[in-house]
Amino acid sequence: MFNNKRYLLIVLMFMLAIALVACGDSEDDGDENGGSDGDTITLKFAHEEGQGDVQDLYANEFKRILEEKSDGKFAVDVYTAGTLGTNMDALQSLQTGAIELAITSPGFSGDIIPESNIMSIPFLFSDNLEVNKKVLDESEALYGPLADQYEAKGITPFKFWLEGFMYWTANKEITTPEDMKGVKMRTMPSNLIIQAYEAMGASPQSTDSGEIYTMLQTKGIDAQENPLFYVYSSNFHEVQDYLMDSKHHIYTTVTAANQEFFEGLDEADQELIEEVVQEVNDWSFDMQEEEAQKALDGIQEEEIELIELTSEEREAFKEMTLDVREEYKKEGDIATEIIETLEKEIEEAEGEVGD
Ligand code: 6CS
Repeated sequence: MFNNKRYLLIVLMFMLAIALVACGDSEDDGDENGGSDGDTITLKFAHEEGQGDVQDLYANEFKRILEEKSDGKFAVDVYTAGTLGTNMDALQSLQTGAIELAITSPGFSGDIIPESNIMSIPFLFSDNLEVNKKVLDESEALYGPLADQYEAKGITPFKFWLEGFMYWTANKEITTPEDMKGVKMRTMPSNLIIQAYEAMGASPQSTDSGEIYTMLQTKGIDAQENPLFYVYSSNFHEVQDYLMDSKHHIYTTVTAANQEFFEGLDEADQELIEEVVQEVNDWSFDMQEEEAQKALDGIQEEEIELIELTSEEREAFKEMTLDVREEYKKEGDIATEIIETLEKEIEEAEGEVGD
C-alpha cells in the first residue's frame, strides 16, 4: 500500500518535472542548450531551496544582474526546490543539459562526484566564517582537482560558497557524545555525512528536504542539521524544542553550469556569466549573514531554546569524526591531494584573517 502510493507519487513528480521543464521557458523555440527567442537566450536556473531562502535570493540576484548586463541577450527562469523533482533530479537535469544552470550542494552530489564529499566532513572548516569565505573563494584544491571531477561528470562549477553555520535541532539538548547516541539524525544523502554521524554515535537517516518537517513531527526522525535561515523558513522550530549552536560545519554549495551548454557559448558570454557569478558570490556573503540574523531574531521569539556548545564540547565531537578524513582519502590520490591541500589552505587562511 505504502509502496504503491510512494511509487505513484514519484511517477507524478517526475511527470510534473518534465512538464515544468517543457513549459517553464515559454519563449523556448526548442533550442536544447538555452532556449532562444529571437536574440534572447533563456536559461533555466534551478536551486534547492524555497522562495526567499538564501539560494533563491542568490539565483534572483544572478538573474537581475545577468539580464541587465547582457542587455536582454540572456533571460533567466529561476526554479525553486521541488519544481523540477527532488534535488537529486535537478542535479541529473544539470548533468544531462535539461537545465543550464543550478546551485547544487555537495550533500546531494557526493555519490555522483565522490571527491565533492570533502564538503561533507564536519569540523574540517574554520569556525570563523571570514576564513571559510576566503578559502571557498580562492582554494587551489577546490578550483583545481575538485573542479576537474565535476567537469568529468559534465558539470562546470563556477564558485563554491557558503550559506552559514550548520545548527542541530532536536527535542533534547545535544552537547555531548552521550546525548548523540542513537539519535535519528536526518542528513542529506552523501555517504560521508552518514559516516560522520555514525562516528558520532547517531543513527543518521537521509531524506529529501521536503520530507524533514513531517518526519520530525511524526518522530520518524529526532533531529536534523541545517543553517539558521533554513531552520526558520522551514518552521522546524514548531516541531523541535532545542537549537544547538554546534558550529560543527558550514553549509557549502556550488553554482554550476551544464558543461556542454557553457562550452558552447562564445568567449565573451562565458566571461560575462563568470563575472556575474563572482559578483553575486561576493554579495552573497553579507546576504547570508543578514538572513541568519533575521532567522535568529525570529526563532528567539518562538518556544525553542538556544544552546551554545563550548569549544571543549565541540572538540569531543571533532575527535570522533577525525577518521572520516581517512575514509575520504580512500577515494584515491585525487581525494588525498584535495584534502591535504585544503587543510593547509584553511590553516593558512586562519593565520591571515585572524579573529
Ligand atoms: O537540508 C537540506 O536538504 C537543504 N538544506 C539547505 C540549507 N539547502 C538545500 C537543501 O535541500
